[in-house]
Order: sequence, then structure tokens, then C-alpha cells
Amino acid sequence: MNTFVDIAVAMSGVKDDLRRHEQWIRRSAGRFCFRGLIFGVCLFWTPVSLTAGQVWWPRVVAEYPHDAGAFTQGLLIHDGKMYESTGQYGASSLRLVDLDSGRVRRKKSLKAAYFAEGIAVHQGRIYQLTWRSHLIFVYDLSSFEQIKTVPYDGEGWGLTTDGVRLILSDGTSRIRFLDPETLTVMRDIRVLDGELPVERLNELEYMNGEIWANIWYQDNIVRISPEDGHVLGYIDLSGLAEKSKRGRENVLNGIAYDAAANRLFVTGKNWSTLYEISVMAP
Ligand SMILES: [Ca+2]
Repeated sequence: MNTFVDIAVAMSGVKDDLRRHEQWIRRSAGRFCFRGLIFGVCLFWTPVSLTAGQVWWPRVVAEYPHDAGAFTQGLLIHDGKMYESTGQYGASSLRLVDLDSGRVRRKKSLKAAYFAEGIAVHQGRIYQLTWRSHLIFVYDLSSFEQIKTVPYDGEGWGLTTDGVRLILSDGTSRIRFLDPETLTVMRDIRVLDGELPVERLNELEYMNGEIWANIWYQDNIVRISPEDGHVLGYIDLSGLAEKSKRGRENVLNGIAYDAAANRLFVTGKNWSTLYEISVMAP
């Protein structure tokens, strides 16, 4: 999600690294086998838990300018308008962004003490997480006037909504469902790929009955069942990331789905391009 080497990352340990490595091997094997099938050379092995059918690829529909100064931590579309939350201490903001030009139409800057994270819109209000301040800021959607501040436990990374509950990630494999009024936890799930937890879940988007999540330092989006947290599949966005990354921290982050128009957008931290994509199952 944010700065350079984080202590928590360093302490996540060999077990975590082994898990990620194993996940990578299995995913790579899945891609290899799928591509191999296309060329008629992968006839001998199919990975056990991540099949080729679970990895989707993007097709770029359109490209739009994106503020390369925006350290994107939250992205969404509501009533055809794009909203963005940017992070970093001293640079955190809530923005209304013109989709076509990338220009910022309205901006609320946060105090330097706060590192902004994910955002979600619910009933005329926009909710904005802070990384480690244990606070959610609630604003009027049209004016960005702050209505209230609500405490919550743990870190805040990604936020979205299924229309009833807020859905929150905190950098682990856990996703919490919160009551939008009280911010109390109604239920939670662990995101598992087979039996392996998927850690570092970051920016979120609820779409078509699924939760989609960026994974910090990965070029994949993971599709998650909101019912029990099992992984439904991945979208491989390594091609876009290779084009857009300018440094280690400029990772893929930001998913916005316009349900009314059935349009899907992705970007990354400090990327100069916002991509409208469609995804294709093999
Ligand atoms: Ca989002």
C-alpha cells in the first residue's frame, strides 16, 4: 500500500514468502498452461487449484489522462462521476475527477497527520479510510463537507460497498463488512486461494456480486466470493503495469466499476493513465 520497506512486511516472515512463492508458481503455471494450450504445446500438466479458466486478461477499451501526482488509494464511479482518494502524509486528498480530461473538479485536502486510503459512496455520503489513524471520515457527497469522523479497529486499506454494507480490507487476507451507520463489524471473511490466504488485499470494488481487490505489489486483481472469501479467479494486468510503473511504489491500485454503463476502469499509484478495460475469460 504505501511507503518503502514496512516493518510489518519485513516481519511477515518466511512462511508468508513461501505462501506467496507457491501462489506465484501456481499462477504462473496456470498462465503457462493456458498459453501453451493455445500453441498446442502444453499437453502434459494442469495445475491443481488454479486452472487456466480462472485467469482472465484485459482488453484496453480506452485510455484517459490520470494525475501522475495522485498516489491512488481509492477509486470509484457513482452516478457517472469519478471519485478518487490519494494517499501519502501531506498529500492525502479526496477528489472529484473529470473522467475524460483527468482534471480535478473538486478536492478536499487532508491534514498532514492523515494518510488517506479507500473510499466508498453510500446514501449520499462518501466514506474515506485512513491508513493507521483508525478513523473513517464521512463527507457529504456533493459538497465534500465533513459530516462526522468514526473510529474503527485496525488499519484501513481498501473500501467499497455492496449497497447495504461497507466492505473493508486492512492489508491482511481479512475482509470486514461494516454497518454504514455505526461502522461496527457485521461479519468478516478470510480470502483463500484453495487453502492459502491471499494477503495484502488493497483497493476494492464490489461488482456483479463479487469483490475485486488489488493485491499490494502484485499486478493481478483477485476476484473474491463475498459469501465465504474463496478466490474465484484473477485478472492478469501485468501488461498494463509494465507500461505504467515508474518505480517500486507505483503499483497497480484502483478499480472503479460504472454499473450503469457497464464500464470498468483501473489505474495505479502515480500512473499517468487511467485504463478502461474489458476482461476476457479464456
Ligand atoms: Ca474501488
